[in-house]
This record gives sequence, structure tokens and C-alpha cells, in this order.
Amino acid sequence: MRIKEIHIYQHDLPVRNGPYTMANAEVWALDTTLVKIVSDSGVVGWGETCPVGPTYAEAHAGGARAALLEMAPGLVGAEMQPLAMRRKMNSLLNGHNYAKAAVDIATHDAIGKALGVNVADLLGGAVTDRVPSYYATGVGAPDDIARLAREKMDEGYPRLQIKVGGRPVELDIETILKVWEVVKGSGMRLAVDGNRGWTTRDALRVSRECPHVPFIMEQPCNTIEDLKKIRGQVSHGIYMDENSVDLNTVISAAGTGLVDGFGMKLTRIGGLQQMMAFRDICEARNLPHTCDDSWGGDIIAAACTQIGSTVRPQLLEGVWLAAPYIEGNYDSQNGISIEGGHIRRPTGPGLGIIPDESLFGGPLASF
Ligand code: 0XW
Ligand code: MG
Repeated sequence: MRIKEIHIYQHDLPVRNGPYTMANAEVWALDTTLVKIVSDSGVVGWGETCPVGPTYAEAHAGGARAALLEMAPGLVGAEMQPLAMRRKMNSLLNGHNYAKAAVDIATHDAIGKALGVNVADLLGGAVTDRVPSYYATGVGAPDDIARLAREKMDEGYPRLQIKVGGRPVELDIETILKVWEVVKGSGMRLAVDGNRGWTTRDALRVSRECPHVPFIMEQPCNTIEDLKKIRGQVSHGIYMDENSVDLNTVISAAGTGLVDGFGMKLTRIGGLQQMMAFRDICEARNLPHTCDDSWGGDIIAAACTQIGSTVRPQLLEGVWLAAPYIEGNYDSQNGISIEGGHIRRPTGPGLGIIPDESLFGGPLASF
């Protein structure tokens, strides 16, 4: 099967009850890019990539579309096999995993639809149809976040990510302590996500002032060097997120014992083919991890859910979705939603969803 057509769309995703706030970003609306590929046998596959604004990672919406426009002419006629597609894209453009991921996801969707099998079957097989999610708070006032923690605990979320950073660290400590008063004894797991926002001084202080709270620190500081500096001084597990930009970095971090797990984004690592390799590296080193993405609608949500469903359950820290912040679905029948803190995995062919492309208007570019 080979690519016959590629169509690139732009679509706005306003943040419901916005803004979504992190240490380095406050977003009110997101700008997603969708890729539709049509095979020479007429099979259609959809992909998506949606940076969560231009400051969370080295990625932005315009960059994704520029990268796709750069590669698209060379991709027409390419063989629709994930590994061959990745190598073809690498021969056309260096880097830009977050854009390449959209083509990778569309390729998996099309193969699944052509073969009549679900993407999870292409990724090694699902171990569950009810995939655990987790809820990420924004950076907020301690009492507000404590109230939100209770609400999400009562909803059935197995894990809560507390966003911190970008403000006096005393507020972060107060927030963590108040959330712990709410969730202790419930079994809800906690992550404290600095989104690169703390100095090592702040990270050390938080760990020392909250020794009794069993959270993991997700990307507390900005660089791998900073993580190395605090690694032997904190009493909390460290997960890498933004720094884990490719498999080489993952192999080094896992192999040297720098981290206890990862917050992994599907598009940052390059798509499902690379995410499968990441999953297997983590399983080999017994490292828990998430299967998320930065943002996106049903296509990204379905892709994260499908790969998340194949992870050994003891190692899956959950699949975060932007769904709670997005009005409506791309697929009104099988669109992805979270109920009781868990995601019902669509089991149809491909990603298991069929976007209503009339939502996206006409393509920005077609090849
Ligand atoms: C919580 N997320 C998965 C959503 C936002 O894109 C940021 C990200 C994270 O873990 O940093
Ligand atoms: Mg994170």
C-alpha cells in the first residue's frame, strides 16, 4: 500500500473553562494540525499533532505544518509501513518528531483499516479495553486545587498530576500538603509536575518539606544536568517528561538510572512506532510511564489510548487526554471520553474512530 494523496488541515481547539495553566504557559485555545492520507487502494488514515502552545516544548503549530509541507511532496508514493515511513521521513527532514508523528499515526490508522484490525493489535495487542487516565490540575490556589483533588478522586481517577512552578515555591508546597490531606489513604497516586519550572534549590526544598507525601516529581527542573544534580539528594521519585525528546535520551536516562519513570508524549517521541519501542525499553527496565500527548482531539486521544492499552498494567501511569477541556468530538459515535477516570478503548478498525472531516473545513494544502 502506498500514499496516493496527503491533505493537511488546521483546526482550532478552544480550551473549555480555560485557561490551562502550567509553569511556562497559559493557554486559552490550541491550534491543531490534522493529516489525512489516502492510499493507492483508497484507504484513508488520519493523524494529528497539537503542541500545547509554543513554550511547553520545542514545538509549535506553525512549525508542525511547515515540517509537514516540507515532507509531503516526497511522501507521495511512499510505502505505508511504519518503519519504512519513518525512514522515508527522516530522509526528507531532520528532527521534527512532533510533525512526523502525525504521518505515523495516519499510517497506522490506514493499515488497521485496510486489514480490518485495531491499531492496538498492530502494536502488540491490548491488555484492557478500560484504560486508566489521570487528571492534571492547572497551577492554582492551594484550596482550589485541594477541592479539585477531592472532585477527581470522587470521580474515580486513579492518579492526579499537580501542576506547580512559575510562582513562589511556598505556594507549591502549600498546594501539595493540602492535596495530600484530601487524598491520603485513598490510594490515588500523585505526580507533582514542575514543567521545567523549578530551580534545583526549589526542587530540593519541596522534597525536604514534604517527606511524608509519596508523590513523584515530574520534570521538576529544566535540564538533564539539573535532574542529575538533585537525583541523589531528593527522597521522591523523578520522572522525565520534556527532556525525553527521543529514544536515545530515553535509553541513556533509563540505562543510567537517572529516572524512575517518564511522562511520555506520543508526538514528541515521533509517533506510535517509536512509542512502541519506548514502551518496550521501559518494560525491560521496569519503569512506569504515561502514554499522553501535549494536546489534541479524538485522533490523538485514540492513538494514546490504543498504545496505552498495550502497556503492562503495573507500568501504566495513565493516559492523559485533553478531552475534559475540549467541546465535542471529531467522531460523534466513537469519540473518546473519560468516565470514572478511565477511557473506553474504541475497538473498531484502525484507531477505532472516523473523524467528521467537515469539522475541519477545506485542507490548507493537498498533495
Ligand atoms: C499534563 N500534560 C500531559 C498535558 C499538558 O500538555 C502538559 C503535559 C505534562 O504532563 O506536562
Ligand atoms: Mg509533564
